[in-house]
Amino acid sequence: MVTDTAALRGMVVERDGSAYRVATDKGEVRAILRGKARRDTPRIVVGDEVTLEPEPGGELHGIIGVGERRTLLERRVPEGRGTRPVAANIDEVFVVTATADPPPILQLIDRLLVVAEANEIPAAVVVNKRDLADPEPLARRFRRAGYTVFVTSATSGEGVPEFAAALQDRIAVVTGPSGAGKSSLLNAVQPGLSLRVGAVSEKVRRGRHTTVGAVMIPLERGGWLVDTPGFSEVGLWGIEPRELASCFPEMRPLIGECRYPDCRHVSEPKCAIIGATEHGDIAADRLDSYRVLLAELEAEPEEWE
Ligand SMILES: Nc1nc2c(ncn2[C@@H]2O[C@H](COP(=O)(O)OP(=O)(O)O)[C@@H](O)[C@H]2O)c(=O)[nH]1
Ligand SMILES: [Mg+2]
Ligand SMILES: [Zn+2]
Repeated sequence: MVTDTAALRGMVVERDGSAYRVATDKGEVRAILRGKARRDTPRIVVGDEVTLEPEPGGELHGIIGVGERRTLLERRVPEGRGTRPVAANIDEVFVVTATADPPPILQLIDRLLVVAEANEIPAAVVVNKRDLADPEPLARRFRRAGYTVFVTSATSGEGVPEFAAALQDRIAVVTGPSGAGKSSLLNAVQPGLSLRVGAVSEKVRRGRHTTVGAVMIPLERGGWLVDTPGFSEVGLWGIEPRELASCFPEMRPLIGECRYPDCRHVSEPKCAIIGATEHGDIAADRLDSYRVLLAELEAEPEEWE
């Protein structure tokens, strides 16, 4: 009898006890880390591309290798030190806000964008409920900051095809405040599609332990949605205060132009970022968000710095 021993490749879609669910060309399998890989492999997360060794007659495949990660979403460990990987290879984070009902909370949206930037994951904004209020002021604010903006109405369907196209064949996270219309939008993209988590409450939940792991949800037209609590824990992932300005794309090119190399862009003289704000090149409410987040980071305990 010939046994097919060719290495099988797949993507981890969920942790399942001590094993992982792995999607492969030949369907879904369960796999565990074995032998040498167990010692040499970093903590495996959803989105990881793994090489499997089929075990003839066995129920569990062995994971013998993990591909290099294109991106890595990490979250801080509650009351611990350092970070914990949440999901690998996310292509884009979509931050959804409504034009109204609930009113957009700019600082919350900016916070989510900063989390994406800090993890070096591209981010885009979805301005939903365009049927309720003029979406342009909000859309313009984020475009000016350098983000791609999708303007949608899950109710009328306007803008949904463009949003659906942006999800196709990619690995995406959809996040944003509760009530913004995430579930409605995802349902408009694919009926029945829903996330267990992903809602972000206005209240900042810090240091709260969550046992819910990330799960990859397949899209019928190709691609995956990462259903992850990583983004609803809106802590700032151990960003150093001095790195914060680089998480605002429109501020990035000005870093280094300030008079003082250690400028915090708060009240320092000859600050290029404050100057750009006074000239209208940077939105004043983006600088407000920067300062709120900076104060939060500077108040964090030493071990996060
Ligand atoms: N008018 C209008 N209502 C919407 C739109 N999208 C969602 N909603 C409504 O807003 C409420 C919250 O939507 P939901 O999808 O549950 O938001 P989520 O908390 O972000 O998942 C629901 O009552 C939806 O019917 C939209 O584009 N326009
Ligand atoms: Mg929802
Ligand atoms: Zn400055």
